[in-house]
Amino acid sequence: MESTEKKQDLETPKGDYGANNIQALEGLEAVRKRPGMYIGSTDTKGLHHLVWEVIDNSIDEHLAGHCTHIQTFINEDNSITVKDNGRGIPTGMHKKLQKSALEVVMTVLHAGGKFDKDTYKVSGGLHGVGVSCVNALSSLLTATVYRDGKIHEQAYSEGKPKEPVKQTGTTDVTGTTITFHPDAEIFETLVYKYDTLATRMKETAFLNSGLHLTLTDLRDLDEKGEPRFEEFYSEGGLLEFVTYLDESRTKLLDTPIHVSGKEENVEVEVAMSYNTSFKENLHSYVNNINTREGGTHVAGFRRAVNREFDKYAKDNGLFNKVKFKISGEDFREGLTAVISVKVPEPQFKGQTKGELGNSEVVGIVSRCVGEALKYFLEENPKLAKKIIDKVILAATARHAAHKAREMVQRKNVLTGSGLPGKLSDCTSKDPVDSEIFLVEGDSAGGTAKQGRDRMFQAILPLRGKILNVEKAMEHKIYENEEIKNMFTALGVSIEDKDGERVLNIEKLRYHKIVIMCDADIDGSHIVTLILTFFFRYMKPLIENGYIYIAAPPLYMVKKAKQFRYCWSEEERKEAVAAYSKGENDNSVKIQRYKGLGEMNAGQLWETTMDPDARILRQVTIPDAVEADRVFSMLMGDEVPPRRAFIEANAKYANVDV
Ligand code: 0RA
Repeated sequence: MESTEKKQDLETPKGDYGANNIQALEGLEAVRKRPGMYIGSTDTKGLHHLVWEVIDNSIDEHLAGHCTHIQTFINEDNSITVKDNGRGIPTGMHKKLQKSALEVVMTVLHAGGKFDKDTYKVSGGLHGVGVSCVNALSSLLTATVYRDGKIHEQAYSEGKPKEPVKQTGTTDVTGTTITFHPDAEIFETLVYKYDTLATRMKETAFLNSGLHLTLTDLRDLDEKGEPRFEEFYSEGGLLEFVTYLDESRTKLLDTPIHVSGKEENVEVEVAMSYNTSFKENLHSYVNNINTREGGTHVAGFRRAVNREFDKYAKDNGLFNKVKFKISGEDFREGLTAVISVKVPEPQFKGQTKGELGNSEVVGIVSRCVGEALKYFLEENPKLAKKIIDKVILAATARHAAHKAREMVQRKNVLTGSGLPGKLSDCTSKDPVDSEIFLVEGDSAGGTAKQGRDRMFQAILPLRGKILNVEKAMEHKIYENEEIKNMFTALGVSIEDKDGERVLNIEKLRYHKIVIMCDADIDGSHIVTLILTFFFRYMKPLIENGYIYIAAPPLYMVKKAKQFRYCWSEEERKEAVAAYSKGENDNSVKIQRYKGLGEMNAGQLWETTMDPDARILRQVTIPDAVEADRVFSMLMGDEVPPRRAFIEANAKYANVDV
């Protein structure tokens, strides 16, 4: 940030907020000049970030004990309205700045008014930049405040007031309503996605039990003219969150273990459970913000889990027959946990500022969780035994997996280049320029090999359906031919580091990994299987933006010597209309491509592989909670949630006709 942020002492006693406590700190021009620095990006992610920024202020009101309902509306024109029943932004005169506090909150960066250390405000990361940032990036914003029996309003454009604050009426409620129109000059897209907002609100409801959040989409009306609407509310908070996360998994515990405590102004809340899967599934939050990269709170949690289970098992002789070392990871296989801490002055670090840095938090979380676990284990010897048996099973499986992995990785060294025989490699050895196509089936693989530019495009055909890694034991994965080929072709390996398994991508051979499958139901199933594998075993490749899905065309519309490829129904209709202008529609021919095999090498190149013409969809993980649930649901054991998910999403699927 261009100017430094200064904290100033509050003049009035704590808790008695008035107009004067809101400090003027920094101009808004900087925000419009470099929006990315404040909200991360100006793409769809940044667009949605605006909503969180406004809602976060309302949640602060909830945390302070003054707000129970937050209503969000996606208006018909893609503007957003957020309405809360908090105290309302103060509207009195700000002495130093000689204007209404409302105007100060809305037009001065970081003037949220909450610099009191006792409120849990985020001071780092991308959140907490303030509602004024949203204002700066909106072509129009209106704030309406219900407070002290009066209604006050002010409108702004690009963050500048259009008029002084004016009283528009009287009221017997309190709260704040903000409507904003994201600026088309700033954002690449202005279209809000219902699901993105809904998913995040669901999480927010779990993290703030007792808070009612609603989402209304006024763009989407049903036959009765009613807008799409959902309410998110959780009475049980994190306990319900863990149950929700494990909906598609087989449980070891009937009810999750719950921990809550407070030490040195740091609040700790954890809910954890065990299931029969082979993965740790951990989600962590600091002041309601998702910490994707973990940090000191996660370290403290892991430390406590390892220490308490290890001690309990040893004290009770449960490890007596185990012949190898139990590692930290073994205690956490099949563990699902949500860790939420509230830290007065959090320090964020890491690439995306998604990692908590405060070192004192390690000990605090470790003590809180340790104490609760010790108690749980002593009180529930049967469940404790169940979990320890699972830990021993995990350790046994890890040893088998380690051996299987070593076999694969050693064999590569012995066979020289070590590259799989099925790989048609590219000439370039620079990973930045190199692409690999993972192609469904040997025959499409052959066509792709003929059609490619061999300078920078490699082809690896995959035989039919690859292994469903969601259901398989880990050692089976390294014994699977297709998966082995992927590891060796990509040049990545799994290594043991400080007792954890980490993916080493230093020798990654391609920076574009393109999954290319048929455009039918089978093809999308194979894409899902491959993505599940990447998500569970090579997540850094997704996080670094290296994974793409190719989009072969669905139709070719042809008339005499003219032809056009089409990727959607709309494009097909357009092409047919263009070709049949004023003439008989019958000279126009439509070919539906179901498989890659229906195209020849030249067609495959010009539609799907040529960087100048193709459409590639980059795979991202916008929401870790949702991604985990969807993969476990689509690929896991439980049928009813899978059916519900497929039914709910059927209209988005590319149904084959
Ligand atoms: C400054 C001070 C106070 C509340 C707020 C801002 C506030 C901001 C927003 C944004 C959306 N909803 C909001 N609700 C409140 C404290 C007010 C007091 O002490 O009465």
